[in-house]
Amino acid sequence: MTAARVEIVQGASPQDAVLEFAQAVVLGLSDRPRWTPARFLYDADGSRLFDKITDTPEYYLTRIEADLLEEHATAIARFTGPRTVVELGSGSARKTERLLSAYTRHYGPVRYVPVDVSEDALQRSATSLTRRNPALSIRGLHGTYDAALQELAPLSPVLLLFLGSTVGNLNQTEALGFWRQVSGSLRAGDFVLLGVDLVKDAAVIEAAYNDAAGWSAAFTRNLFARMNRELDAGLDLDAIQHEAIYRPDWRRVEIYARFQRRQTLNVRPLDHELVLETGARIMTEISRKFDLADLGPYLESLGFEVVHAFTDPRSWYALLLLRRGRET
Ligand code: AVJ
Repeated sequence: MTAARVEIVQGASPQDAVLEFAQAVVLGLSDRPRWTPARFLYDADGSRLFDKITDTPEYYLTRIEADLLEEHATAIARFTGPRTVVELGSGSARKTERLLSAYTRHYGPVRYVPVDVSEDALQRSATSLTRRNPALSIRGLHGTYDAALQELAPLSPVLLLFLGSTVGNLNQTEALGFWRQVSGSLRAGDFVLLGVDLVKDAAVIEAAYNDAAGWSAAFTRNLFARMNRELDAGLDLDAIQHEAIYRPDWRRVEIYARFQRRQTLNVRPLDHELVLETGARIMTEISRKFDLADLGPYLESLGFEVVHAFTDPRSWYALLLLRRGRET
């Protein structure tokens, strides 16, 4: 009998977590353009809302990735051999299940280490996964990628999953730091399975971030509901409009919350007040889109060998199997 267990990597107390959120809000909203780190979108409600986005007809990313995983799970498991599977930003881990069952089918018991900033999502996914596949032994890590990556070395041989094009949330500077950190935490011969959304027609991309049912807007608005809940911010959520624009020159979607009325944002834990004028915009996340012709050489230059690139017939999305080389 394997029990799902959630371990706190960072050891951050709930009070520390609120303080961290408060500091990030003050820092980002005092900057121009105003911004907030994307990870704060994923509290328990945010993680649930994100799952709703993935079910919309417009959000093609998750469906294509799930199909690619389904189609190539066996080949991936055979190619890498037995591994501890670590997943950054596991969320509900719905699509990971297919890959994990390929591993347990081939190799018997498999250790799975999901990492997420939502403890609720970790708890729910670990419970449902172990129930459906008793050959999984799960140790969830609640925390940021930084903290989790420091735990990687003793888990080798590892397959590190970074799916959903979550890497697209990182700007160029953050991505470079991230890949250096990943490379430093893995051993030669470890694998990474990376999911990336590819450059395509702007209308297709914009629709995915502006679904007709309004889940994308609800997801953006939840960040401010979280500010109300945790920071006692006192915001009128009805005054917040969701804006998602694809900028082809930057190959990225920029997502903003626009304030249609002047608001005062209280950051109670820091005893601080911020004014948002009518029309003020806060960038809540970016979602970069990738070109395989550029991404391959980029990753190779950082010490990752691209051993396979799986794509769908329209080349809308790619799954890259990378191997960490001898030296970086
Ligand atoms: C989870 C970061 C991959 O960028 O497509 C989707 C987040 N935000 N719709 C993405 C998101 C609004 C998503 N990632």
